[in-house]
Amino acid sequence: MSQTPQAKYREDYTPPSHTITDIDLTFDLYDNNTLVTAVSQVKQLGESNVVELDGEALKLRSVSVNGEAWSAYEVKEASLVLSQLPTEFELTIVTEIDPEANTALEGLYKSGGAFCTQCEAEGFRRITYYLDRPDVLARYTTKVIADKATYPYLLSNGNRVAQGELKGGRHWVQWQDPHPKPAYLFALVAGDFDVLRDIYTTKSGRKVDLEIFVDKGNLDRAPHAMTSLINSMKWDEERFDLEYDLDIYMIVAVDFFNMGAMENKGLNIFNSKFVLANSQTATDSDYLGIEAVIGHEYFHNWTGNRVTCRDWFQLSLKEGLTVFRDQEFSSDLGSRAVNRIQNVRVIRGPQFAEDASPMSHPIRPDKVIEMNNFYTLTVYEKGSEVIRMYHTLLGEEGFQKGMKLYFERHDGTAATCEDFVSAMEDATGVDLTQFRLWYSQSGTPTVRVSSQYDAGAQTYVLTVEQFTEPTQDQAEKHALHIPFDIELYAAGGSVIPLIVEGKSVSNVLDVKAEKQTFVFENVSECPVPSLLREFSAPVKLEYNYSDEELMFLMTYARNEFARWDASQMLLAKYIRANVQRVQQGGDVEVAAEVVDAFRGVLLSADLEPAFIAEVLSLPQHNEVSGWYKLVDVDAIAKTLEGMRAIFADQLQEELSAVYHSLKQAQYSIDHAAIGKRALRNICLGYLARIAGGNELVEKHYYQANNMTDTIAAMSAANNAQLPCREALMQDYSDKWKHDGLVMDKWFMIQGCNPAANALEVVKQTMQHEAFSLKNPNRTRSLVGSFLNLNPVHFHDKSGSGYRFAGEILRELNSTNPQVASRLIDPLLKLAKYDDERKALMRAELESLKAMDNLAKDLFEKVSKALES
Ligand code: B3K
Ligand code: ZN
Repeated sequence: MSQTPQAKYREDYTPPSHTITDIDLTFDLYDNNTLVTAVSQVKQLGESNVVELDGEALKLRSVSVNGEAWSAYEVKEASLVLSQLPTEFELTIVTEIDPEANTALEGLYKSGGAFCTQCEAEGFRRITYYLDRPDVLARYTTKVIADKATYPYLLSNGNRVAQGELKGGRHWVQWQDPHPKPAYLFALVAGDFDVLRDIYTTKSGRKVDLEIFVDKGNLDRAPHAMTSLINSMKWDEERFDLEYDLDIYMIVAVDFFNMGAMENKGLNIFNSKFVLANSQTATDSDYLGIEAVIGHEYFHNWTGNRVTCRDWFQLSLKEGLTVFRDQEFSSDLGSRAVNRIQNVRVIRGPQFAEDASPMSHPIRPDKVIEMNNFYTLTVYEKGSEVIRMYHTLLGEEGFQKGMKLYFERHDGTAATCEDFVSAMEDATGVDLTQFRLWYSQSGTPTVRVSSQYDAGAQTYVLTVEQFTEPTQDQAEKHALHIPFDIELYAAGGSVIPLIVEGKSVSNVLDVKAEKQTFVFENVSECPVPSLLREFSAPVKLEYNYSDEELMFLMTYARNEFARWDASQMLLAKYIRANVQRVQQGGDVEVAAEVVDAFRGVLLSADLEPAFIAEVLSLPQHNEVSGWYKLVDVDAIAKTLEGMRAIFADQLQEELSAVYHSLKQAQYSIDHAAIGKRALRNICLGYLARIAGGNELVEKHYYQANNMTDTIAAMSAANNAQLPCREALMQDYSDKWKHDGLVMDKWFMIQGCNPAANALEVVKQTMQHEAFSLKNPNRTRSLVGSFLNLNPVHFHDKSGSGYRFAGEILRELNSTNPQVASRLIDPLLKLAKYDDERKALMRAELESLKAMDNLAKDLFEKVSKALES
């Protein structure tokens, strides 16, 4: 490395020396030499007449102050320092940039034939020199000039205010955004698209033009995104009383995008994966993903844009809150239980793993080298769990009061997490002093519970202990305020009221100390406790349940989540026991009555199919790995396979009956139909493993009238390594090889191939005509799935998987460091593997560290991993 990248610390925050109230931008767009003219109205805030503007990869053409050429400046590696400035002035800066050469996809770049931008977190500084920090809010006017034939649509934030023609076939459009915003919300798009249009009338009666821009020929894949947008706008009015605030809302779908989507004011830019869908190209989970991401970006208009973040350490202020809002949106529109289950799986799997990794950090990080590395599961998903805990503690009414006060106080400004807690506290009068620790403490707390029943005294005592193991970033941990939701059941399934000191108490216990006891009175029989209901806090629960108690809860617990959770705890007991058995050379076993309990769920006519599908889904290898300090990759894989085989064998008649009963003559994408397909396809996955599986899967594939069923057949064939696998994969590739987005599902299956030669196949697949390492979606689908979802081959003890990862990472380091940095995560967890594997992983990390052009994204992660 030329220079060791420097970390920034949350505690070092200082207000900006200057602010910019207005900026007028002109873009003269050309592939390799776009000229950007930025005219800013700048005001000095503090004592200094020197301003340091951020800027990277820019060619500076000219600087003037109040219309006069300015010479008191210095160009540094990542900034422009202007001095001897007046206290208020107009600053004009002209820079030249090369969008076509921008493979990092940050700043202004080309995606396919279109120009587009990505400025969060610090991409605007690749467009012009600027105060690129979220607490500088300016009004933007943007003029875009480009060739008219190639780029008929010229878009930016706000409202279109003027347009015109120029000689040489060029034209221009000028946009004005009345809402002051930080630079990260700036956006520009120029291209040729098909447009889907609609109009939304807000509840106060204002009309908003809705426009979705997609690649030519893709219009038939845009309606679901439009429906999702309209549903989002309506939901935010109904549940949060929040209305949209511009006359136009645009969404542009692009093929080259580092993440899911971006909430730029009035002009969202989306990864096409989260816009395009029809029955032939998208699975049900694609449809649900689109609904969630369209909602998420729309909800940012208030939680993110109207109230933004003071500094990037506060990222969870907008992201945790907006994830919470999008989860609630999906739950209100679909199945609350199934949504909760799926969200909890993410926390217990990859988020807990992140907590235990060298990248562990609190939801409000304290130290950052590359901000893009902190768009994490912790900031987003755990951040959302923290918001959900407020909701659990304060109730919907209290929570909404807090939100109202938060907007009253902070609308139009850049706020902090502390501002949010204060609003919640002041609106409800609830003391959240200890609760604040969730923002600053990293790691996963464990809540260990024991119980004691005293028949004579008719009391039931729960002893609750909490502790958080040290994490790499933070040795010392303290007791948190944990909302702990419980219920007690009598033998017949009736609920025992919770009475403490003669008074009935809430189901949500306030666990605050390291050790606490709760004595429940008037308990006439030894109850079965349902603990951490709804996953009321992001913690690991330890309680010594018997199989019988868990089977009891699977049947009698009053809410679906608790029933599912009991089924998972039961599975977990057997997985742990079987891993041990496998390690000692034994066979996988599951007690007959446990299989019967699952049979009972499978046959329950009163449960929704989507829920049954979740109960029948074993935890992923990754989640199970998280239960161990030292991971035995092969024993876990063998155990999970063995248990699947037992369920398939023992439940085959029922699985087959349910499979056949759920066939739908007509395709539709309502929630009931999605649920039926989910359960039918889970059954297929099991049935693939028994006699006749190959024929069944083949038939399923060829009879499919929608992508969900097609992919279910291919996955079943892949996972069970059926003889039909090759033919199905070939058929799909022949049909879709021209469409990268649709091929991503195929690439992913190749990445998850359990076959012994999986890595070889992955390498060959990189030669496929639809594959390109330049496209983040392709890379994540094939390489990402091999690294993350194919643990047996990625962790092959020869080290071949690690070396492959190293090669790819070295290449992406120079072309797209953000994508590289996402991909590297499984390699960081070396501490969890045996010495041989650890040494091989370390060698790859060392070789990355030795690169002389190592990007700071990878530098930050590699250094942390090597310290572990
Ligand atoms: N705010 C963006 C994420 C930006 C990521 C920058 N590396 C999308 C979202 O969370 O809605
Ligand atoms: Zn977001």
